[in-house]
Amino acid sequence: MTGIFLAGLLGVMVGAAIAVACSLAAGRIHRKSRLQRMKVCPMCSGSAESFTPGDTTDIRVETEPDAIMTCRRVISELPFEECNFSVPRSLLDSPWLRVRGVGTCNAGQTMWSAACFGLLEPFCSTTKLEVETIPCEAAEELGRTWDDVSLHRTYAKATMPSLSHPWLLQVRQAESRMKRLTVAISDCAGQIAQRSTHSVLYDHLLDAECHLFFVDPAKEEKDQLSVFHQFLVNVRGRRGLANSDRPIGPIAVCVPKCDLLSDSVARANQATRFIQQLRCFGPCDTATTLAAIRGRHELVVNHAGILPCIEKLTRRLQTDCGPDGFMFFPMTGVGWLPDGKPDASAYSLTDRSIVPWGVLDPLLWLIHASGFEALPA
Ligand SMILES: Nc1nc2c(ncn2[C@@H]2O[C@H](COP(=O)(O)OP(=O)(O)OP(=O)(O)O)[C@@H](O)[C@H]2O)c(=O)[nH]1
Ligand SMILES: [Mg+2]
Ligand SMILES: [Zn+2]
Repeated sequence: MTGIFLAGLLGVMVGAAIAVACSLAAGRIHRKSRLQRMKVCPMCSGSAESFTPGDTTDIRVETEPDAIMTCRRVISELPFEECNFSVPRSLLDSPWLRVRGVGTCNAGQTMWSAACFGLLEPFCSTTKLEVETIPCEAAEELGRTWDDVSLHRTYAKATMPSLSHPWLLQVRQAESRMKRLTVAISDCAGQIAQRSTHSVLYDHLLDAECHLFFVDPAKEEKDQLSVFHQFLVNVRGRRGLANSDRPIGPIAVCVPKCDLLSDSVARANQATRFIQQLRCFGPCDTATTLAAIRGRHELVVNHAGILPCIEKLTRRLQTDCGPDGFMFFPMTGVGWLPDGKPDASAYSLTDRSIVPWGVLDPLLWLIHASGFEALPA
């Protein structure tokens, strides 16, 4: 009797061990699937087979021509146009992570890219990472945009709907420099996300390992929600995932323009308290932690009353991405108004010190959530 019981118990234990091993393996596969050698061009989404050695005007490094690989995929027959996106040959073998932005026009996506670039360029250390920007056409453009904001105090022009040149980061873990990752970030015009989903540019928007959403606190909720809902439906379709299938994500939901909140919402006192709590919460950007990110996320959820979209978007993302598959990132690309001065209209950009706040967190979280350890607990 005891023998049968012990045999049964052993069977259960072996079964459980196999189940745990399988789920761990599945977890690994799931993570690996986002971090893999470059398979497709981060600009045109064509096969990486289209890359051939060759000189180019895209990469701004003085090097041997065949140390650069260029995508020769034809993206238009009339007029004839090749993709011509280039990368240093050494990067082709590193794991790649493609990040694309989704939001309505004017939501703050280009401002976010520029402020992030301003913080990172040319090199920056976070608690866990060493991050280097790769000189290329998109980086030069962002550098000019950031100069316009920080030196000349003017904002970026609206982004035109076209295949955007991604800007690139080379990321290494500080503790083990052998572990590296290349991140390609595409600033996608709000016009693409708002327009018809039946276009090459919309397909391109869907085709990335992870995404940033941009919620504009100054805009009508329904216009923004329809853009995000449409995106979630289409990204599921593209990946061939039924609603009951595994969650999509990770999605970092950026909430830019938080410096203007107390100015633009009816409940100004509540907004001022929210800003105070945000600013005191804990480290952000290069010193950020998972706990601080989660804490600010919860602050956003608890203040859904003064932020459009948040309540309905939270419900939708919980279903689509699971509770850990998305996170809210309150931020300001230009920095906070002087203490005790909630009226932004009295402070033009010329009178403000430009200190971006919270802009690096979504990028670090996306890298972390994709399986590359980037954040301390
Ligand atoms: N005060 C403040 N204004 C911001 C911030 N981010 C964006 N803005 C304002 O919002 C405007 C639009 O920002 P963009 O970054 O150009 O918006 P976008 O999402 O790139 O828009 P499209 O290019 O049309 O897709 C800017 O011109 C600024 O006036 C921010 O953090 N703080
Ligand atoms: Mg833009
Ligand atoms: Zn290409």
